[in-house]
Amino acid sequence: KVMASGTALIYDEEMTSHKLLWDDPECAIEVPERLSVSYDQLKHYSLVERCVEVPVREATEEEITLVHSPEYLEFIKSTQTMNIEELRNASKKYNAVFFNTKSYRCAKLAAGGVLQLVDSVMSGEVRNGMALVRPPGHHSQRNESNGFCLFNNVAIAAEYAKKKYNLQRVLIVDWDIHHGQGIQYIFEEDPSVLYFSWHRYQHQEFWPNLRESEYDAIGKGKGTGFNINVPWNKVGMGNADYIAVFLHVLLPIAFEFNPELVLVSSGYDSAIGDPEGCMCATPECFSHLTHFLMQLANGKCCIVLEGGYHLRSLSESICMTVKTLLGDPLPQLHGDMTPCLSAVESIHNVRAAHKPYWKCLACSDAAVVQNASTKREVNGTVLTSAKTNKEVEIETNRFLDSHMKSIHVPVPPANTAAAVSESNTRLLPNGVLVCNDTVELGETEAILSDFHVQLVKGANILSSLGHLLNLLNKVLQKQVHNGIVESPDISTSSVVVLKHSINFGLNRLLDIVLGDADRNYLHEEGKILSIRISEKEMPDLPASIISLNFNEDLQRDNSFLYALLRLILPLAYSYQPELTIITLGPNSKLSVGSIAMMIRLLQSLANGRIITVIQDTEYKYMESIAEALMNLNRPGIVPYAPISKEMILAVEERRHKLQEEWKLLQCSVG
Ligand code: X5A
Ligand code: ZN
Repeated sequence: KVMASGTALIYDEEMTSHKLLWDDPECAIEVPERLSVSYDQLKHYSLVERCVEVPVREATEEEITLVHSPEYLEFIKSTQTMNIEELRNASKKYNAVFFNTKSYRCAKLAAGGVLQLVDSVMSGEVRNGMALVRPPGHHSQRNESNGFCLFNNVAIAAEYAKKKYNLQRVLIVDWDIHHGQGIQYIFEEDPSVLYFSWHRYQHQEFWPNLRESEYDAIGKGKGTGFNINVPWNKVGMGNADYIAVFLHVLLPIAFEFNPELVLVSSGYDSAIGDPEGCMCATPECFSHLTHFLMQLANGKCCIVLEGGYHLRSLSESICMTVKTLLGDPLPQLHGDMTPCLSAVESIHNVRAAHKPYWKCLACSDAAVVQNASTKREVNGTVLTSAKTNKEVEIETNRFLDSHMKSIHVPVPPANTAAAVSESNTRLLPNGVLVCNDTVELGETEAILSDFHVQLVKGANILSSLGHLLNLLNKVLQKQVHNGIVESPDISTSSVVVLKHSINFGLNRLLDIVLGDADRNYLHEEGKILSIRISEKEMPDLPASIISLNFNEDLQRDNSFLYALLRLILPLAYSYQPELTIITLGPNSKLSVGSIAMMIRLLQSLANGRIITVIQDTEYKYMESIAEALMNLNRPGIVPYAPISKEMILAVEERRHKLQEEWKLLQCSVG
């Protein structure tokens, strides 16, 4: 079966004809330009031409009534022929809603556009996609418009997908800064739709001020455990807080749920500069959130616009999302990666509320006694303090002007380079750049002699190191994103990679060692973070090396995934490496799917720069590693095998020890 590729983009200018016709400060921010400016910015970055443009259509009455009552549909329909006074009165029936005579048509195009996206993805025509639509949907309810929303686009799409494609499990991720209470109400008794929402809450002080937006609203009846609310009780949440919630709440549960389709209620009012959200996450954060979700449902991910009211922040964030869907390397997250105390509290509460329903939460976040002073208070930068919207708007634009320049760097021409033995090149997917060139023998020796180590024992290894250095240079000089190297002596090879990268000028290397690879660990004063995952205990390991030992067969994918989400990724995100080196030795006990998943997840770091060094005996991993490096989705982790007690204990023990230093590991309050 061919793997789906390509990214759909749904947009139609007609959806800008829905407009506010009178003075209403609460609704004034939901302007038509939200759509047109975002589309222009996508064109500006040449992203539109890289997508498959899919036309919108109207949702049918039958489709709309999958979620809404026929009476409600008739009422919305009736706004088409109203005069202005009638439109005003119709709007007053609801909380924070406006109609003009075009609203009904636009709402049908918005819902239908999302269904077009679902069809493109489910049919395999594309791998994923984004729908730029308005009016938005997630506040709208069976009988009610609410919060700028007329029809619940994403809820309709979920019901439609369930019915048409006979899906058993759909995940809805709502990263809009408002609670999509409409979606919650529609699915709260339905275990086939897992709904996740984070939202500005401030202990119910923030709109829509609902008790049921709290973390203890976990679903009802058969749907108990399938509604996840993460309330933000302070403004100023930033990249670290968002990443922490994904790693410690959403992703473990989402992988356990194992959705067949991911829908995103993608509001960007959770981004920096937004007058509603007052949060601080930068546009590139949405690349990371998107990238995580692309690992689920075999990559079937439909992103649907909801809110987002700061035009510049909105459009840059949308561009980041689409770039990521297209498979471009992710921009690094800069700045302090410490989640704030209030965020850690929310994470702790949600995990506790859902603990009875999800095996991945079974470990208790034992009240680890911690010095509260080590927890960061929210530091929502300059942008959220008592400033007017206009001032915030200007400051955000200034920030983005200087910030986005450094992010939209040209994409390297090729994805993956490989230096593997000739007989194994047949294992590589199409498009991999096969490197047979080598650094000259003399040059190799010169580089190696710098290292003051007795490395080279034979001509065989010397020539292999020549290939390795040639490939490493390509990655360091950004001619390719990543590379895969086969080596007869991984210990020597990976030490050479580390040394040469430091000599090149890199300051933070993430060094992941899997299986048996007895080797020297280098002391390079914080320039290397080594994580070793192996069955064998290694005596006399330097204290700085993080070592995870276990005796089980990691063919049980979910045990390894647990270690990835709970330990390896939080460490990696805290560290912010400039290059990741993965060394795969014999006896790693990892399944092919697990290692592919690890590589895909780690591509979110270091701008996608990864070198994988494989022991030549381990060629059975070669094909799926190369596919993962090429950003191809192959069915990865499959039916849920329970995480072993042993793995949970090993991971949690490490996590407790390390969380004082590596703050993204924190998810409980003392
Ligand atoms: C879709 C969306 C927000 C409504 C806010 C009303 N709605 N105060 O972001
Ligand atoms: Zn919103």
